[in-house]
Amino acid sequence: MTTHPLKIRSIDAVAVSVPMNRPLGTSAQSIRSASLLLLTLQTDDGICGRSYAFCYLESVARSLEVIVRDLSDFLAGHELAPVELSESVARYFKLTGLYGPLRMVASAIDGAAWDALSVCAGVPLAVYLGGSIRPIRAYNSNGLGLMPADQAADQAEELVSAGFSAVKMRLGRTRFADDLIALRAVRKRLADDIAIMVDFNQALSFAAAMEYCPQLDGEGVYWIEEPIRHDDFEHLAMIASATKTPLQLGENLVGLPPVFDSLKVDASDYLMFDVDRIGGVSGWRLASGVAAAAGRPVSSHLFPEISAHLLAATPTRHWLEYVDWANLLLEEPLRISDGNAMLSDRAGNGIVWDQDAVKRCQLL
Ligand code: SMN
Ligand code: MG
Repeated sequence: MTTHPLKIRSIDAVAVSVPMNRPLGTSAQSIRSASLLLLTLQTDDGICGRSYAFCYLESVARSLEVIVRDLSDFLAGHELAPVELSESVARYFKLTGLYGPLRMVASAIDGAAWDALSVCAGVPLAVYLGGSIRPIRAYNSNGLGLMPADQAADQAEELVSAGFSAVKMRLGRTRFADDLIALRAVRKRLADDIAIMVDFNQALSFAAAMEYCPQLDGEGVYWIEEPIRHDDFEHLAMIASATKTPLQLGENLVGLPPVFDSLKVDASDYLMFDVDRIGGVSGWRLASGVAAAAGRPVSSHLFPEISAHLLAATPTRHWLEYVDWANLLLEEPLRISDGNAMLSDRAGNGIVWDQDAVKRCQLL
């Protein structure tokens, strides 16, 4: 244990593209490989902190790699104190604004800083944040994109065969009638106690959502995610009132103000945070406090390795979204048992890159 403040020596970034076992066809876009930016923060004492950003596009991962190179020079010698570090990174991006990919990289740096701190303390991140090592309920969110009904039913069955008690399917086909056919095929194939979450990825107009969402009541759906654009809180609140099935929202909320605004009008029943949009581990801690004050259940979006630790320390913990996209790159992928994510008791967030795999996936 060090007694003097830890200082940043460097932050390395590697852009990779990892083939997905099951492509993800959403109403917005189809994704066949995960474009990630892998971060490794080194301190002067030789302690490492790691995290990653999910960049959606290869070009974004590549350009963030270049940005981190300059940022690393700017942050060299900075104390490893996430609050001050966030302020310095915000100052660095003052003129560009901290949105989109820049927000993702700022959050990932925050995540790597918290990893290094908990590694230094010799405890898992969940414990460092005041939580404990406990199973975290997870739903399987791999695949199950916009595909024909019979394929969707086959894939859903495969997804729960690994012991999961919940899966998420994407909706938002051109005709809502086709969404219903696919949903019913999946519902019929799975046991009644398996939860099915559905995600429109903002596909519907307000008028369409007011017509279609109430029709999902009685179809055995656990939550309806992002039926319309994610920031139209007034209309989301109206859809939530008109629909018995709970509404889920949050993966696109950037920082605390929109979380607060969505709560003010009861835009959703549930909230889900994306650690790279909400502001890293620091942003998640603040947002989960706001959600707790409003009594909203909190789930995670992507980044299951880090999110599992965060949920362990989230007062209104709900569901972990499980995707296996980073598994190939990790020495110890997140373990799933009986549909629960099992946090390892190694110090930090548990991320250690398998350097050979990273080399194989590196974008050049
Ligand atoms: C999603 C969409 C696109 C990429 C990753 C994830 C989706 C989700 O909205 O909630 O899983
Ligand atoms: Mg979603």
